[in-house]
Amino acid sequence: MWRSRNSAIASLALAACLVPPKPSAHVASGGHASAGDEHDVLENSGFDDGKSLPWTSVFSEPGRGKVSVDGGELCTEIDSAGKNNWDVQVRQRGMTIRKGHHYTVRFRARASAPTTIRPKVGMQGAPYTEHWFAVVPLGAERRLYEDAFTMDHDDDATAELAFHMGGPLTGRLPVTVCLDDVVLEDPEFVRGPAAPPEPEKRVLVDQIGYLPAGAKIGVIRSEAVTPIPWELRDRDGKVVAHGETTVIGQDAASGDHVHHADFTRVDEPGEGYVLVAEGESSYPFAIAPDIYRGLARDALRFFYHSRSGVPIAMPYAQDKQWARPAGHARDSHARCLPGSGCDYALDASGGWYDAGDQGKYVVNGGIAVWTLLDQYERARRAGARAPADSELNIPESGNGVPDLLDEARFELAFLLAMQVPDGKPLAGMAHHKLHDESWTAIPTAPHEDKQPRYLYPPSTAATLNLAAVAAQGARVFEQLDPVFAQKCLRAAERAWVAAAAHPALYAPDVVKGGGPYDDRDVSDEQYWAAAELYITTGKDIYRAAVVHSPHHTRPITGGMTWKDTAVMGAISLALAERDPELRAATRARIVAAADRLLAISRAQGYRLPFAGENGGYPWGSNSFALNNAILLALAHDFTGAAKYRDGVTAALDYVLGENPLARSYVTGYGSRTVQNPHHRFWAHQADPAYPNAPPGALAGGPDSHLEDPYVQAAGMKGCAPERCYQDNIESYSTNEVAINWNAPLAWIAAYLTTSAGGGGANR
Ligand SMILES: [Ca+2]
Ligand SMILES: [Ca+2]
Ligand SMILES: [Ca+2]
Repeated sequence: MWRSRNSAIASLALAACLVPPKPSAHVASGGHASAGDEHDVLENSGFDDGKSLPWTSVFSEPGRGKVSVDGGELCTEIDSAGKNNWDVQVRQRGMTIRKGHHYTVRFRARASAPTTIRPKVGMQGAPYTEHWFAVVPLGAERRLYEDAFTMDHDDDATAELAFHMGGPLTGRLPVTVCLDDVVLEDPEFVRGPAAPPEPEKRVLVDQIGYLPAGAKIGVIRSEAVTPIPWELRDRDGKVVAHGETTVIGQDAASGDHVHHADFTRVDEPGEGYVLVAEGESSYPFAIAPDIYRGLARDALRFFYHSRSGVPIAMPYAQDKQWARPAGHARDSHARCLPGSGCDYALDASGGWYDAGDQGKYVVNGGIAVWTLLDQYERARRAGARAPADSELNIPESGNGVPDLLDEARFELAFLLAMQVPDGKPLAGMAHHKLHDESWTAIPTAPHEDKQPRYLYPPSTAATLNLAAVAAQGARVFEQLDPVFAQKCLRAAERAWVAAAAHPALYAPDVVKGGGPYDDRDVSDEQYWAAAELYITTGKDIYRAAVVHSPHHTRPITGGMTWKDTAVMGAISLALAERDPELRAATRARIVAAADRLLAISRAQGYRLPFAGENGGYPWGSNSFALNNAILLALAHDFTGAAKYRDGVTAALDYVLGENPLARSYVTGYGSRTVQNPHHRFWAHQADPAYPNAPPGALAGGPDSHLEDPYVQAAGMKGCAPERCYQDNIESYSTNEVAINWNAPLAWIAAYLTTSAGGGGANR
C-alpha cells in the first residue's frame, strides 16, 4: 500500500476557485478500506444499514440535489452545482482532531460522469481552518483513495470531514457521486463502548406534573386489548391510587397502541409521584397549583435572550454563559437590498432575533408581539393576577411598567422602525424583513456575524401586520406612555392607508440568507388589522372592514400562524369592551372552535388538540398545538366549563413529555428534555465553547415532511407524525426555536398559573 506525502495544510481559507487538480490523494494499489475499525474516528463508515447518519448533506442555493443510501453506498445526486465548492457537500461532524496525532483518510468513490470532489478535515465554522484536504477526480470505476496527515494545529473539537463537490468541481450535470468505506483513522484514538440505547418509556406523563383541580391522564403504550391495571405511587413508593386503563387503541399520529390511566381524583399536592403499569414507571412528576410558574417566567425570558442590538448582560442573563456582546449594531443604519428600488437607510436596530437564525421578520415579530400583548390584555380582562413590573429580571425591571410589556415594546419599537418614511416610495408600507445576505454557519454568535444585512422590500402582509400590532400597542400603552401610544396609533393608521393603496405587494417565496415568510393571501391580515384599529379607535371605517370581511363569519379552525392571522382579530374582538355585539358573536365562534378542538383531542392517543394537516404534522407542530390551546383557554374564560381548561392542559402535557418520544420539548423543564435546539449561539453541540440553551425554550417539534438534511439522513421515511423528530442542532425543521413559538408557550403557562384554581373569569 502506498501512502502519500504527509500533508497538514494550514489555515487555507475556503477559496472560491477550484484548486488545480493534483495528486494529493492517490489511488491505493490494493488492500481493504477497513470500515468500522476501533481506531476510526468516524461513525457509520460503510452505510450498510441503509442510513446515512451521522453523515448529512448540505445543498446551498443555487446548489440542488438529493442524497440517498443505495446498495451500501452514500450517493449524492447533483442537479445544480451552485457557485462554490461547498454549495453541495456531505459531511460528518462531532469529532475532535488532536494535535500531533497522525491521521489516515481512506474512502471508496465513483461518479456517474467525470467530476471532482474535495474532501477536507477542518473546522466546521469560521475561520474554517483546514487540517487536510485533497482534490480527487472521479470516474465511473469505483476506486479506493488514501492519504495521511499529521495534525499541526491545536486540538480542534469542532472538526468535520466534509466532501465538497459543488460549484466548479463539477463537470456535466446531473452527476451522482457515491462514497463508501469512509475511514478517518487515528492509531491513538480508541472508541469507547457505545452508550446503551435509552429504553423507550411506555408510561408517559407530563414531566412537570398536573394541576390539583385539573384532569390528570397518563398515556400507556401497551399492546393489550383489554384494560390493564395501573397504580399511582407517591415519593415514598406508597400506592395512593389505582385503577384500570381505558383502551384507546391504535393511534395514527404516534403509531402506538394506547391506553389512558385517569387519576384526576388525586389532588393531594406533592412531588415525586410516579405512574406505574405493566411493571414500568413514568418519570416522576408533581401535583401542585404553581407547577408552571417557573415555566411562565422563563418562556418570556427567552425574548430577552433573543434581543438584538444590546448586550445580553449579567445579572439579566441569569448565568454568565448566556451573556454576549450586542449583535448587529449596524442595523442602526440598515440599507435596502441593492437593486430593490430604494436608496435610504433606516435605524432598525433592536428587536428580537427570529429563531435559530439572526434575521428579523416583521410578520413573525408581529404575531409574537401580539401574543405577548394579548397575554396582558387577557389577564386584565379575566381579572387574573396581572403581570408585574419586576418579574422577569430584565433591564426594565423596576421601571413601573409590567416587564411583559417592556419586553413586547422592545420588538414593537423595531416593527415601527421598519415603516417606510414619508416622502419615500411606498411611504407608510413596512419593509418585510431585515437579514443577512447569506446564511451564516453554526455556531455564529450575533456579534460574530460579519455578513452584510439588508432591508427587503415592503410587503402588504408586513404592512397590515404592523397596522394590527401597532393599533393593539396603542391601546395597551395608552395609560402607561401616552406619547408612545400616539406614535403607535399614527403608525398603524398610516400603514392601513398604505396597504389599501398597495393591496397586492407580495414577498417572494425564495430568498437566501433568511426565511421567505411569503404570503399571497392578505385578506386575513386585513381583517386582523381592521379589528385592532376598530377596538382602539372606534371608527366606523374599521368596523365596516371587519363585518364585511369573509373572516368575520368563517368558522375558526385553529390558532394563528404568521401566515394565517385572522383569529388574532377575532380574539381581540372577543376580549374587548368596544362592541358587545361583535364580542358576543366572536366569543361564540371561539367556543365553537374549542368544541371542535376538544373532539380532536379526545380522538388522539396522546390527547393533542391538533389534528395535523392531511394526516401529517407541519413544521413547528408544537406551536400549532399551543396556539390551539389559547382558543381552549379563552373558551374556558368565556364559559367557565372545566372541559376547556382540561383541553389546555392536554396540549401542555404533550409538549412537556406526555408524547411517544417521552421528551419534553422545552429546555430545562422535565426529566428528559430537548438538549440541542437549532440555534446559532446556543450551539454547544456544534462547539463546546458555546452555551446550551437557557431554560424555557420551545423546540418546534415533530414535522412529518422531513424538511432538513439531518432528519432525511436519519432514515425516518414513513415515521408516524409524532415521532418525526431529531434532537440535533442540525435539524432545523424539527428542533429550531422561534419567537412565535415561545409566545404561546408563555401565554399558556401564565394562563395555567394565574387561573389554575379555577372557574371561569370574565363571563
Ligand atoms: Ca457499504
Ligand atoms: Ca418593568
Ligand atoms: Ca395571510
